Amino acid sequence: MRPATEALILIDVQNDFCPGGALAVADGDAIIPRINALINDFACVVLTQDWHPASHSSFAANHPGAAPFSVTQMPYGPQVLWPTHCVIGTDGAAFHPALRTDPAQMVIRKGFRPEVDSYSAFFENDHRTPTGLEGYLRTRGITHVTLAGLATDYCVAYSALDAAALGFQATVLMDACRAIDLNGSMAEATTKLHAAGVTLGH
Ligand code: VGL
Ligand code: ZN
Repeated sequence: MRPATEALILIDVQNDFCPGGALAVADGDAIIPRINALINDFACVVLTQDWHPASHSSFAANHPGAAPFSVTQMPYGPQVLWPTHCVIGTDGAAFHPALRTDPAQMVIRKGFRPEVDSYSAFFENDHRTPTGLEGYLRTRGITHVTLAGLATDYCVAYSALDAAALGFQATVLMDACRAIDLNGSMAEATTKLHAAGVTLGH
């Protein structure tokens, strides 16, 4: 068992990011056995859930003429326009049925504001609007977070970078993540994670 100061944060292990889903990450479901075993080692387990209204501004379908995976400019910076995914209340937004969700004490839903996307478990893509996770972890005395889930180069990386910026020690278990890898996003994420002092573990 890890010390009580350590939390496991499992990012977006949802049907839409697994094979057959609307924004499927290659082999996304392959991480689930590893994650399910890992849960036993942590007294603090947090799950995140990408949770978008159908009108969400990150969906290409809500930008007439825009192709999925193209990039648009938002008031807070560039934003990839995704296929419609993880719509609130749909089966695609549900956790993968093989994921052990019972041990988790906290579920953070993110991306529910139509006008701003939220990759990170800590802040929305404006880098200012908090999800509340920081307060939860601090009031539980957490100083170190271990992250795994989907997708390595988006929601996992953004969460790890914010964790490090907030002063948490952060480890990403690379074997327990899978990437989208869009236009070099995985290489960029790896560089940023290294620069931020995030430990890339296995
Ligand atoms: C994610 C793209 C859009 C992720 C979520 O979980 O990495 N990526 N929404
Ligand atoms: Zn999303």
